[in-house]
Amino acid sequence: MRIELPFVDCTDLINDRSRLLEHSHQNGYLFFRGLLPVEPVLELRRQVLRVAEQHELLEQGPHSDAGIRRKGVFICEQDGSETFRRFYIDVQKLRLFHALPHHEHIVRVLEVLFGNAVLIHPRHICHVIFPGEHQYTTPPHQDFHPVRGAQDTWTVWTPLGDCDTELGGLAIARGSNRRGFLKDNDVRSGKLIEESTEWAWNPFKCGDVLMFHSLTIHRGRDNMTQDRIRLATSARYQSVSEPVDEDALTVHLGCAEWAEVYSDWETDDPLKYYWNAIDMDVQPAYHRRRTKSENR
Ligand SMILES: O=C(O)CCC(=O)C(=O)O
Repeated sequence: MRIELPFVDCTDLINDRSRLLEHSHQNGYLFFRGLLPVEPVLELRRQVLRVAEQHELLEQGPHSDAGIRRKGVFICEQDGSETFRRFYIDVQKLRLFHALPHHEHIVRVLEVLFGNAVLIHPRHICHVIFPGEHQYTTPPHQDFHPVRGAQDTWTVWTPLGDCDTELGGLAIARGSNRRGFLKDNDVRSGKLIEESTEWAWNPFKCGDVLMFHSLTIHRGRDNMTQDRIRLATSARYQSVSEPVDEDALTVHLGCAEWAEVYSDWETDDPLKYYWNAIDMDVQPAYHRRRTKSENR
């Protein structure tokens, strides 16, 4: 039987670094009810759904904000389809998708946690989880495997809208950060997931934010609805003084170049290439280095 327990709301710890550190070390996550104001999160939800509508992924009707998928349609990041790729590039082009992770309420928590200025990776992920086809539900994993750079990197997962029991959301293996960096295949296959794992999870309200360490094992929960699409974003944060992997500065999935992402933005938008003005230790991309040496 799976052990499930709700997240502890860490709102009271925001200004207390030692308690924030203690909770994050013990549990591997920080959860904040209503950290973000609802309106910008809902606005991003509307914008992503508008893109979905343009790509004919949504049911026609007056309630496009409900995110009802068009009958029979299923796409996901792993399916390698042209439909997903074209849709995803248009999501990446939304300015608000890149601006929301810079919200001062998020950055403030991470500044306190790191005790230093924060580097926000520009490579953001939009999780677009259609109902059904549960073989594609994100398996347990540690983000350090894909992200590399500094182990003390944190992911911020933000549901775009309410996320009830049926929609699923994200679950955290409480305290799994303390197990160190594990073999990715064995985490994903479940081999290294202990029977006694306590999975922290609860329904999310729009504005709630979940943060977790790069070594914390987490997994997606199945979207059990008939027809509703689950939307969420992930962004990564680290101290500016720690090394960052070159790939973290690219567009997610390599689906586009930044010039294409920025093509509809104002010419002098300060969010464009903001990381170029930051003095940081950029390491050659770990995964590209590995592929090269494997091909030798
Ligand atoms: O939103 C999801 O379903 C999965 C998210 C996830 O695994 C991640 O943020 O690393």
